[in-house]
Amino acid sequence: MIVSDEVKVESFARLPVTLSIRLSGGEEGDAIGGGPSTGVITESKPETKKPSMYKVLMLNDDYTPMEFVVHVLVRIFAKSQEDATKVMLHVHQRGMGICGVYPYEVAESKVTQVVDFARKHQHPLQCTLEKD
Ligand code: TYC
Repeated sequence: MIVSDEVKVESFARLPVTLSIRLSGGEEGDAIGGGPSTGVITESKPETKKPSMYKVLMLNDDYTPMEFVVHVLVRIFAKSQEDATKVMLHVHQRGMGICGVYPYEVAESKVTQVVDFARKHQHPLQCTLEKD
């Protein structure tokens, strides 16, 4: 029995490909299709849909210790100690810096993780996101 003549496979975690697979035929007497279903893929229509990307920005303040900021960049943004130190110093000197660029849900989650972790340690460190 055919439930549907079209199977839509949406990639997990908003990866940029949506693939529609059309199966051939339909069973006799079915409302859909003409002949018997073979379950054979006869046509595929790749659609590409790139997710919008968001920058996670870290803001400078006068109170959060530099070592804590470096630790956050290593822990939450998977940076090396060296890269984390460079980003921290950039933020310290320029007021703001990019921690990473991610799809919306990931960026939002990073911001929440930073703010929650900073609060837990009683630091005023702030982070925000901006459409890329
Ligand atoms: N300006 C802070 C200090 O002098 C260090 C710091 C760097 C704070 C980056 C926040 O996002 C920040 N201790």
